[in-house]
Amino acid sequence: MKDKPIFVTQPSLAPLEEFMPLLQEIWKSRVLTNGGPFHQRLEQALCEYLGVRHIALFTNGTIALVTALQVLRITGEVITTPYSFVATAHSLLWNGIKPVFVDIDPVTLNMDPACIEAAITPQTTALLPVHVYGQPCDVDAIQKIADTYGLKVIYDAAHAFGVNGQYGSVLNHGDLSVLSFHATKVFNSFEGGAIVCPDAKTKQRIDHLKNFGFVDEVTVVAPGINGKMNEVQAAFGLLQLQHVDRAIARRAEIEARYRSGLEGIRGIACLAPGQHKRSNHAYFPILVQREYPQTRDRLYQRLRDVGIFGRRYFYPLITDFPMYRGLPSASAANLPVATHKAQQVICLPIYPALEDADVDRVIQAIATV
Ligand code: T4K
Repeated sequence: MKDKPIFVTQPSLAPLEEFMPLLQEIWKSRVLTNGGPFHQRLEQALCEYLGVRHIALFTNGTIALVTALQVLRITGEVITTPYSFVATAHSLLWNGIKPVFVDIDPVTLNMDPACIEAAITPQTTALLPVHVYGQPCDVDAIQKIADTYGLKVIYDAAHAFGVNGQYGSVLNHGDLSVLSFHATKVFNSFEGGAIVCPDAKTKQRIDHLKNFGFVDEVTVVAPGINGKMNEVQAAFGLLQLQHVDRAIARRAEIEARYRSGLEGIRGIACLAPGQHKRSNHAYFPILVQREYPQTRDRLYQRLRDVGIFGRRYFYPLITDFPMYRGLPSASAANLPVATHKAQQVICLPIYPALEDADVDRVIQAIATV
């Protein structure tokens, strides 16, 4: 019999029977959306869990990113990373903003602060870094540059749910942070997202913008969008939150098993674990280096042949896609590290239901060339 397929991820789901009473509440109240009771409860619960002051829920992370740029009235040019999911840069184009790409740090694979200053022009208004794989950016260096040049900072924190740095949640850095609660994320509400912000006034502006700009029945203060999370998503999120610590703990075990199992395989490198206080183990990327007997793409295909569906996040680079590749900052010469790493990376399967035997199967498949 052929081995069962293993995908890069599998959504965590709280037990269905625990969800039923919440659905009954919704059926009874008939409040389905527009900031209902579950929406409010989830915002409160997430503030407490994540250790942040204000959070505004969204229907998904992409709409939250698009809205975050509107919240701060960002225009002109924004400096960002090519090494991310395409939604990061798409959020700029949806706002008529020109992305300016800079290279990444070879260790963390996050935007390299040393590359930012040279990319600043009179049109630059903000920085849009990504905590890629949940590994925190160099937030202090980024803030220093932002302060020097009067720039806003919006973190794409889609991967960084529950990640804590030296001073608590990594989501408290910058002007805004944007989360994704997509099915493939550490914490999911089927689809979902959020903006984290430091003060009540900004939270109010976000709430207006995600609800068409409505303040009350007869007042519209901005050309807002419909970005609201509905009650089913919010109720499910509330339930998921009760299980997320266990999910992260299991992810940590899987990561540790990969790290020890892959140690000593020539040409396979794992990312350094990072200095932050709490990881979420959202992804497990490996880099297939020249010393490995096969190319990255051969290994990727060989794994698929035995039912192991890793993913090459983030290859191609965002800058390889047609809507970006004509930009001067998108040239490979401007992005040597990102170009190199995107050719080496494979994200291995990691999710709470993955069993030790599955992890060993992946390790074995990589070890036996
Ligand atoms: N910024 C960053 C840095 C992001 O990574 C993302 C999303 C965003 C912004 C935008 O946030 P959202 O608007 O999505 O909230 C996936 C996700 O669709 C995407 O959310 C995520 N990043 C990106 C990194 O990965 P795909 O195209 O790779 O997904 P897909 O459908 O191939 O799923 C991967 C595997 O997961 C499948 O092989 C099987 C498994 N899976 C997936 C889904 C959707 C399931 O078992 N069940 C499912 O329901 O993009």
